[in-house]
Amino acid sequence: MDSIETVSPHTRESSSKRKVIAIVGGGLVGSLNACFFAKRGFDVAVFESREDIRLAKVVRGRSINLALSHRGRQALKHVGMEDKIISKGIPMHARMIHNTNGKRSPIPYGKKGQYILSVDRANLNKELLTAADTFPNTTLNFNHKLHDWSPKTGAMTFIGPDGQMKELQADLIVGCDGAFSAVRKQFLRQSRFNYSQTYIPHGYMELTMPPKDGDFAMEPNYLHIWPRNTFMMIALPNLDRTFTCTLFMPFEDFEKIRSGDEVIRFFQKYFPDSIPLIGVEALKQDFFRLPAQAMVSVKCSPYHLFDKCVLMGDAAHAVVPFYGQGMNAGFEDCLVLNEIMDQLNENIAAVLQEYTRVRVPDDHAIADLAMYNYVEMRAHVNSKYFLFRKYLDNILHVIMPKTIVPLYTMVTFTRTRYHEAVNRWHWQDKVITQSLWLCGVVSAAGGMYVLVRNSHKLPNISAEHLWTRMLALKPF
Ligand code: FAD
Ligand code: EGO
Repeated sequence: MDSIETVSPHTRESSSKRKVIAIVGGGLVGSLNACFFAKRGFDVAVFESREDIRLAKVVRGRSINLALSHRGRQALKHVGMEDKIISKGIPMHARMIHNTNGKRSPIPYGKKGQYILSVDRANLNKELLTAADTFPNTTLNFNHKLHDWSPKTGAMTFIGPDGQMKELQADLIVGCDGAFSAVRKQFLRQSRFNYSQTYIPHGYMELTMPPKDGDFAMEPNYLHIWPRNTFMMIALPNLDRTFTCTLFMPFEDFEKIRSGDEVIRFFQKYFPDSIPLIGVEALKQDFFRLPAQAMVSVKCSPYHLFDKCVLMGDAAHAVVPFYGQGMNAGFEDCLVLNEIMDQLNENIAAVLQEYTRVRVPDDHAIADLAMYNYVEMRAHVNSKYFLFRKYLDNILHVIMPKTIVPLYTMVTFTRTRYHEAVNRWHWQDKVITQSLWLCGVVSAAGGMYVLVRNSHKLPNISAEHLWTRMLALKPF
């Protein structure tokens, strides 16, 4: 190839002035990011390996719905998309904990206005693509799969719609191509690039709970959770009055369930109340429709390579889904980069360096928190413990609203930097433990004082006598 085409939605004359941003990946983060860059006036070209999901008949892919919370909403708000998305989201004001007897206990997320939203992934992606498409300085290129790129020249090679390779050039490459990022491959070849990837032993499977008599089969405005230590199930409501249930379980347990009857036996033991709601026959079929899906956690740093490239969203930090923050963190990435663009006057080299400096500690913190939740939940969170912990969280917050803010609240309902939320959580833990110690010491001292003050009234028994009496006591 002798000449490399510059990707620009404009004629060569105008594109020579404006910087060209290539966004690789038109998923949730890529399509939102396109709006952010387009709004700043850059020439934006999005390259997505799949076809246009707005035209596709069946949308295959991961998880049907997601929990959208404050960080994600703030990012959507910045590009004027918040209202449009929340109008099609279903508020979940509380978790609904299901125990093995089928008892349901609601436990609110926080104050009245504090709720998370169940949103449809495909719809969210479609809306964001359409929003990006309305900017005249943006082009969307579907069926373009990034094959490789050169950190030296910044040239990218794509496998185009016709299966032909084509080479394209941009001023900045933004890698939003998900957990198995092709953009990231070039980072792995650099010296001093840190990378870790961990697959957890659990897989997940999605099951649909149809409407009952035309209405939601369970209370719609809740995040339904069946905490059973290593087996966990959640259900989020959809606009069509179905619920999408997600079952999390070790792959080795998935492998043990081979027949429809074994599925029912398993559900009978752990999630009996869900059987009539999903339906025996549907459950038997749904379970074998797709194999269980894997979950991976990816951490890396830095996020940028010179002034040529930056990783964002899952490409930079895939997190396990046990905090409901993956997309929210990815959306916040876009917001943070945008804030830094303002601060540093769009000086790309400086912006990327600052972005890595600011964002790595926060994305690493949420990756750790999500993994911590996974470990904690699988080790000892059953329905009783879940309720106890969240009840305690809420009580302490009511008693000391300024001092104790539950970690889930800081992560989900504020834009407190993730790493600061973790620090604050450790600090609060210390305050709580020390208060408990203090309570103990004060009551022991008080008891002692009362004893001493009243010692003259006590019968005069020798220590030896007391000891014999004590030994004579039966513990039960
Ligand atoms: P992706 O959504 O993976 O998009 C990447 C895009 O890049 C895709 O469209 C892909 O086709 C394209 N692509 C890939 N390779 C190439 C290539 N070589 N060339 C061109 N294009 C390419 N997050 C939440 O906030 N709340 C939740 O409740 C939640 N629940 C989840 C439940 C499950 C079971 C899972 C697995 C995840 C969940 N997440 C949740 C996380 C969320 O799904 C991700 O964080 C989010 O999808 C990341 O968006 P992304 O755009 O970075 O990556
Ligand atoms: C003690 C009790 C320790 C995702 C409870 C930790 C996650 C964890 C996967 C929920 C909510 C959005 C989610 C809570 C805990 C989504 C979430 C939570 C799951 C599973 C999820 C909560 C999609 C953990 N938020 N959460 O506090 O309600 O607490 F159960 Cl398996």
